[in-house]
Amino acid sequence: MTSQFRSHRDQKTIKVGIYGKTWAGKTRFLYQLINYWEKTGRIIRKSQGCQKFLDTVANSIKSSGGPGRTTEKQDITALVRHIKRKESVKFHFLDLGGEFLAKDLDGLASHAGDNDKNHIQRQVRECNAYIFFFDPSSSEVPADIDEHYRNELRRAEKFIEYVVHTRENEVLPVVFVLTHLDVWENNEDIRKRVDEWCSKVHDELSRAYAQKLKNLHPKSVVSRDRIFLFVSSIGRTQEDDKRLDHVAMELVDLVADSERNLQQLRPSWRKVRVVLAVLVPFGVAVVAVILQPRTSPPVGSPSPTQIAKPPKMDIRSKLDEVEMLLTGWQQQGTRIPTTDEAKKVNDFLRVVQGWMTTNPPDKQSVTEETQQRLKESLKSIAKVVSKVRERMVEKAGDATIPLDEGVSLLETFLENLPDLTPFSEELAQCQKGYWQCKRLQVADRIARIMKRRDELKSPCMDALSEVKAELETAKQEVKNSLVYGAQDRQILLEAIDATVTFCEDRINNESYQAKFRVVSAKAISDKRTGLVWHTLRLLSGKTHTGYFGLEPVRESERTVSYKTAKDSYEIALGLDRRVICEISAYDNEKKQWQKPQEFDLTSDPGPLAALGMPLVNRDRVTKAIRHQDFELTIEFFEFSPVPELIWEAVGRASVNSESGAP
Ligand SMILES: Nc1nc2c(ncn2[C@@H]2O[C@H](COP(=O)(O)OP(=O)(O)OP(=O)(O)O)[C@@H](O)[C@H]2O)c(=O)[nH]1
Ligand SMILES: [Mg+2]
Repeated sequence: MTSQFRSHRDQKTIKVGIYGKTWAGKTRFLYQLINYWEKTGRIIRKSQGCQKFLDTVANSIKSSGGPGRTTEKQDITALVRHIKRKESVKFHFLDLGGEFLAKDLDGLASHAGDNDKNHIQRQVRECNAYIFFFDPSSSEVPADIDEHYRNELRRAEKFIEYVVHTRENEVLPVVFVLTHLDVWENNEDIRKRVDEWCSKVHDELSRAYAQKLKNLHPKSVVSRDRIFLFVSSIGRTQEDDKRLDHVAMELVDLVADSERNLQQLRPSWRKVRVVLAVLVPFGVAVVAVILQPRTSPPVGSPSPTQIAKPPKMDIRSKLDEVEMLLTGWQQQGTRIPTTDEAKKVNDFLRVVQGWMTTNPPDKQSVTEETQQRLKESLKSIAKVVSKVRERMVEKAGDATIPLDEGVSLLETFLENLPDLTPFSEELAQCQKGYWQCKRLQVADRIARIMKRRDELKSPCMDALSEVKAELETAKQEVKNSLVYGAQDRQILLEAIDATVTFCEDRINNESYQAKFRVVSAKAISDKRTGLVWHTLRLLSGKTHTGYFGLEPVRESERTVSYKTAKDSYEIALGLDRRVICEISAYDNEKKQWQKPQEFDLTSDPGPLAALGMPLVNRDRVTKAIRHQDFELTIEFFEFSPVPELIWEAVGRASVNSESGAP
């Protein structure tokens, strides 16, 4: 920052952090924006670094048509007249190379604590506004567009998580600037992709704020119209340039909203660990709620970490309401709570939790009787929620709650609440229980697909595709869930991902792997016979294995055994509901192979038959074949690994068929 700006203490400073992978259009955006300000007489003063930046980029555009890769950090400061407000605004931009930024964003999780070398981390700490650049036309390598979207979505999600987690109530407004509009504005396919991308990012942002800040953030920072902006930075028309200015002015407004929001919240007292006496667990016991300290406040932010101001309310009237509900449930035995009732309980929990965290009641303001009532009501709520869970998970006859209905009810009870351990161990168990049910629900949905497809004997490829699509839907639900449990959520997401990959592998390869061995092969006849070679091979779907020779070895007068050259063989079996074992014998007299005999190995199929893997089971699978005096026992094992969620679905399938599917 240059000294010429230091005297303007009152003016607004917008220190803008940026992310955008290489070629996202960061440099061109900044260049065109500042140029536009200059052309329209809006710049009051600019730093030397700013002038240098403009000159360098102008030269580069003249010589090569574009700004060229940014290889070193550019510090750009400009004092600009606000288009609507009377005041001027000092913008402080950094231009950085996309390659470093992408690497730093990918590496965020591995940096513990403050790390000045990580540009993202540093900017999130120091800036008061952020632009996330994304080129939706993937103009650098259009052929890789799918991967480009996947990567930048993943990065956006990671970035959001990091920002919300790091900044807490000191909300950092992030604007998503989609560049190269002139390239894609008339391209239907890209417009559709853009819409989906923005929706997903928006969902993640809303979820992260709702979860972390309990909806005490300014609404504008998650307002889709305001934070997803599409621009063209090549100076095509004046309208295009105005859109660039609109991005900058939007940042000013969002920063103002965030600051206003912060002022309305109660400031904490020190930039050190703050310990609040909280009434827990409702004797007059005290629990410490520790707020993470922040090392340096962001620009323009008046104070360090702040905590939410609790709404003023009479806790007793809240208790009256919730007690009425709870008594009703007790009297009505097995009645399932309605969604509205669950919402009321959730409201109560949110209010009580916020109030207890931030406004510890002392003995004067809350009587012992109220404390006792509070304690009892939290216990009773936990009982009701646990009951809903039990009635989903365990067989409860007529009182069974279908999983889909129950999970959504649990979500309503528990959404938008932090870890409840400090307030009620029982309710914290309910939060954990929710994630178990969510997993069960995912497994149950797979089970239902497998069961239906099995009954209809439909093609296994279709069954795999349907399972995969269902898992993608479940993944979004898991991501969007507002129930506390980062670790449980992550574990479930990983389980879903592993299962999606399993389905994709099967669909792409149209086969699965296994090993097989001949356990025993014998011919016992009532008279001495010659030694006859046999072969066997396995046929399944579009594949068949090679021929495995069975060499005859005389055991006794009437008994001949057979052995294979190797102890076991690795095989690939095509996806199909049937596996055929074909056996041929050699005719020593005619000197030719006899017509092969076919044996169905899947008359008693395994649990994954609907997915085209009828031989697969958790354990080894043995099959016996008998034909005239020939007996063969073969064993299959070491199948392609099947993800745990699929086995859980198999478990559900047997539960559902015992009790009638919910
Ligand atoms: N047609 C069009 N081209 C653009 C637009 N924005 C940027 N470009 C071009 O896209 C290329 C990449 O833009 P840059 O601004 O250099 O990208 P960057 O994000 O700074 O890339 P790094 O410095 O490598 O991180 C350049 O050729 C730009 O001229 C736009 O809105 N429309
Ligand atoms: Mg650049």
